[in-house]
Amino acid sequence: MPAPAFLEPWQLRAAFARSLSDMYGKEVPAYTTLLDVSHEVNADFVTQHGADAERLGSIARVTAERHGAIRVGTPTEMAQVARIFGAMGMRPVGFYDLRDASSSSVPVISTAFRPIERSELARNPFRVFTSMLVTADRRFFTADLEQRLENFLGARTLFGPELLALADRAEAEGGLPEDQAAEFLRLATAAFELSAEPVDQAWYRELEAVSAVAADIGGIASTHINHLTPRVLDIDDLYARMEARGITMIDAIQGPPDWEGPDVLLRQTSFRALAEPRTFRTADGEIISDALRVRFGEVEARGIALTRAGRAAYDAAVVEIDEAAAAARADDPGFTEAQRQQLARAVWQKTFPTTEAALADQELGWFTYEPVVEPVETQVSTGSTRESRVPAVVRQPIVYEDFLPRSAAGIFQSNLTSDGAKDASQEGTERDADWMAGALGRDLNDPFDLYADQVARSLTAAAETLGVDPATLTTTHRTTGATR
Ligand code: OOG
Ligand code: NI
Repeated sequence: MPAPAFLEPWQLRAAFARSLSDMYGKEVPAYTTLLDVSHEVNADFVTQHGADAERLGSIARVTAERHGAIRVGTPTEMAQVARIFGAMGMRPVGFYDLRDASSSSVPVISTAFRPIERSELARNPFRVFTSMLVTADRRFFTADLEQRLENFLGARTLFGPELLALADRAEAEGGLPEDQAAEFLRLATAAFELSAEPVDQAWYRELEAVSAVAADIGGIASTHINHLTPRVLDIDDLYARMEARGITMIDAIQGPPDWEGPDVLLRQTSFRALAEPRTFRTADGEIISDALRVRFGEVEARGIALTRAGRAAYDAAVVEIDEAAAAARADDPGFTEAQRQQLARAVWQKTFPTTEAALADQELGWFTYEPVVEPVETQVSTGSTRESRVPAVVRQPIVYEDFLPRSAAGIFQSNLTSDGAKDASQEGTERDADWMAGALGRDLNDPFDLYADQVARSLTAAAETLGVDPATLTTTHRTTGATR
């Protein structure tokens, strides 16, 4: 089949995800090991579980699935990122404030760029968690440091005019001709490579004393992708296999515990950033080589998206586990991660039902409804049955496409060389979803609204196909097939 002469946004997105993955594999070899192990885990899972393995996404989707993370400094840079991802059909979704989600100094707020339509997600679900510094926040930066940071950030160019012009053109025209697409992909990938430019040592170290994240963002004149995360179908298996290969993982898998009920939201783990050689310019102009740990490897397993009620239950469960674990640790300093997991499982068992059906009935999880026409056998007279057909719907879980602030903070934290300094006596700067939308110059999508919309659309479509009232669909026409 000849290559297409024009690439649509989803094709740019899929090609960009591949291109970044190739680049990152060259730059961070442990990432390649992570991919190999992920493929093994997924292949074995599919062999063991058959069609059930694909309940939360086809194996083709899951194998290609990645999320990346980038960090920028200013609203201007954030708006430019939105244009580049906009060209690939990726929209900003959700507002995450990591300043309070972590005990370490993480002075950023974030959103995630991702496709929002179901059909687009199925084509390629590539998403990028994008964080920006809050330089005005006095808990982290003095007025003097804020000013010098702003000067530094204002003087740099992360994304050149050619890249931005191609991005705007792709967005306006619904894609790019092949040659321009190739150039766009080349420039976009290069914008996220690790720069070989010498780092100003004094400036980097000054920021690092406040926050390693601030130094990573504002201490250098470029940005870089700091991890690229594959998705696995069994993260406990992956964790064990990575350790068996001699790669040290962080202590815990973030998010829900391993338990007997349905997987919800997101579970993640990572290996620590590796020391990579970098050159520095010292205060007296000398170029020296040293190392920085900025890029790491993360992996994730995705579960069912939770409704607002489900999410509130999740958040409460997390607090309960934290408090119980802190108390247990105070009693017994030898309290282990395995014991914490055990405790987490117990909290989960009283918070969440063990079946998908109950998760749906209690309106804790999001599900779509697909029409089916079920044959029903009726006894007509002795020894003979007649088959009639009734309209029915099968319930399908919606996979969680977003992130968790708590886990994100844990991921940031596990990779910091020091906690930095945070002056809790100062007032934090107010930032919210509206502020972020203003910085982006675009609508910021609410994840809950997107899931709710997906459910509503599935019900309308199913009702139309079956010729019944959508309001009665889930209660009267639910098929017995969906009994998980
Ligand atoms: C982003 C960390 C958040 C996730 O998966 O929760 C993230 C970062 O380190 O810049 O990627
Ligand atoms: Ni991540």
